[in-house]
Amino acid sequence: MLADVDTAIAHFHEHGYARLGKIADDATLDGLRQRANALMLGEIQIPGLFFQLDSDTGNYDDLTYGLGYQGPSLDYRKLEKLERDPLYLAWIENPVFERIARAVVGDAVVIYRAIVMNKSATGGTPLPWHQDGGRFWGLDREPTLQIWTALDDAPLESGCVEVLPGSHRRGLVTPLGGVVGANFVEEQHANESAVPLPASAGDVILLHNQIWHRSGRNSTGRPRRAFSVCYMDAATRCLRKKRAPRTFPRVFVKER
Ligand SMILES: O=C(O)CCC(=O)C(=O)O
Repeated sequence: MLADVDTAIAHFHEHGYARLGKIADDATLDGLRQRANALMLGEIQIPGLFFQLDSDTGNYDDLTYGLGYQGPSLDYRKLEKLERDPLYLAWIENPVFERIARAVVGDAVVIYRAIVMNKSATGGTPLPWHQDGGRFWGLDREPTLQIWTALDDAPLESGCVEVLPGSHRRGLVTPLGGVVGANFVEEQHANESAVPLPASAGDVILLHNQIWHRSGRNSTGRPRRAFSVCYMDAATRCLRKKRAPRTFPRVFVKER
């Protein structure tokens, strides 16, 4: 059931997250799941898609970067730039997300990223406490809105998202952003205060970029796929200097 959107947005601002209830219907979910698998298996190829294979060990520190597509496998941890896929783009631009994005971000909206986070049937990798922003993201302002859709059921034992409610209000832990250091985790008693957000397939959750969030390993023997999109103000600029600055795809534009 779709929760009241304005109430959800108020909860998001206050607590850093909000549940919207089930928004994706079964046909949409089926399409997105099948498409994720077809992309991982190389049955469909889309130029410029980003892939990250999971580590063999299930340790976050053993993940490799920059290797891209490494052949057919359902053990990819992350697929990115999914706005290039028409099915995913249609979901990114669904009217409920448009209403939320315009309310939180403003009238002109771009996306920083659109990713499938997959914890495969073989377990996947735990994602430590982190914040999505800071110098690591290289932007001239901090984005705030991520919209996360469960493509599969995501109970606690599948490695559902966990949050530290209200932590976004303290801002970035370090200017760099990303993984939250063990000393800060201890100081805030984050492990003891973690709130798991188990979800059913089709459920949607708003996540503030700066809320501390994490997810564990998947012990269900079934894939736990989720789709996460970061929406931001179209005026946001990429600050990177080593390569040409990124430009960000505009969404919710009526005439394409
Ligand atoms: O799906 C997950 O396990 C984590 C998602 C996440 O970190 C995000 O959407 O920013």
